[in-house]
Amino acid sequence: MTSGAHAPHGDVSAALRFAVARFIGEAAAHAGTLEVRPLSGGHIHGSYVASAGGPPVMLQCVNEHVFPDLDAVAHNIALVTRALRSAAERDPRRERRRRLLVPVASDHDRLVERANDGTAWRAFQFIEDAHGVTATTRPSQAAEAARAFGHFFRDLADLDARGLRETIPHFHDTPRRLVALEAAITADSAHRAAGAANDITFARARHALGARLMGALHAGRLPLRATHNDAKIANVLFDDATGEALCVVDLDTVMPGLAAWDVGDLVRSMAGDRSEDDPRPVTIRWPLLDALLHGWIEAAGPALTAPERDSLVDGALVITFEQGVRFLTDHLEADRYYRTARAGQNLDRARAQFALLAALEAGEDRLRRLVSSA
Ligand code: GN1
Ligand code: MG
Repeated sequence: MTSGAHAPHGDVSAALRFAVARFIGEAAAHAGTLEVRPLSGGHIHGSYVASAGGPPVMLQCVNEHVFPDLDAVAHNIALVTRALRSAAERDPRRERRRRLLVPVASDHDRLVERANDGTAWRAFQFIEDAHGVTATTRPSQAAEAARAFGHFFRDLADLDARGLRETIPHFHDTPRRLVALEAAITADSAHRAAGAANDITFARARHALGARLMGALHAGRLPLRATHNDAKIANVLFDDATGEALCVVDLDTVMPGLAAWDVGDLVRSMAGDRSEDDPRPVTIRWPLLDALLHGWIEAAGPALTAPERDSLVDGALVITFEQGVRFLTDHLEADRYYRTARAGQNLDRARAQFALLAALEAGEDRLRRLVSSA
């Protein structure tokens, strides 16, 4: 993981010292050997690595604006990490160390502790000698990331997803996202609808696409799974020495869902040759996409049903579409959800997703052949 300056223990804030005391021990919080450093990379929570001679622990100050229901998040993480651990234990060939995210309970046996300043804290065993990757151009690395998510699917296939709670309700309900878009167009509170007329037309022409996955779910054709819901390479840890994917991280959005949502997000985030806010015409990186789909399907194994496998291409189309709709809605609503660094960035993000969708639609037959040959 990333490095930062080592803070001498006198510089540690009261809330962070409280977290050290609860999750590592009272003695550690005051030990001269206490070392704490911030971890960069995440945009949602504040993360630190702390140790006082013993094994390092990752401490996180949780963002309650994005995740107001911390009980639901902690419940899901406990359920999922337990299931991942027992899957690993059933497979004696697998080296387990550093391949599991392990939550650390506090000295009061709680997963979340609240400091005097009101901030909420949790902890995980820190995975050493590993790093994150924000983007890749290498098919082999894309396949490695996809395999990590395929293993996640396989290892959770026996978990009853109905036991999971919705940490962000209706997250991938695409028809509902389209209703929100229509409401934003009608309200036009920031007077931006006229400037996005072509984008709105593009979205309106695809209402039927938006309903594909939810329709199949409601018709009972696709099983409900435990899905990650933020499936991208940045949420995989890689071994420093071998470059191998170790495990999937960032379990806050794990919820009941469809396999196609996660595979769709992997395709959406890796298939194109442009960044997420670059609206110029995009080229699909077919060798990378091929490696990604083969990697995921192989790792997912026999738990993947035939209708689920057939739904993966729809996942790529629907999730790319949905992401464009979310960016467009946020643009029309004056950028309330996604942080922007410049005017028009959310509109550019929407256009980038719609450009990617158009390219995926043009290559749909090829995409279907890739999935059926995988
Ligand atoms: C958000 O912040 P980040 O990158 O983890 C969003 C995802 C989007 C992504 C698009 C909770 O994820 O759904 O795909 O932006 N997460 C949430 O960049 O809304
Ligand atoms: Mg995330």
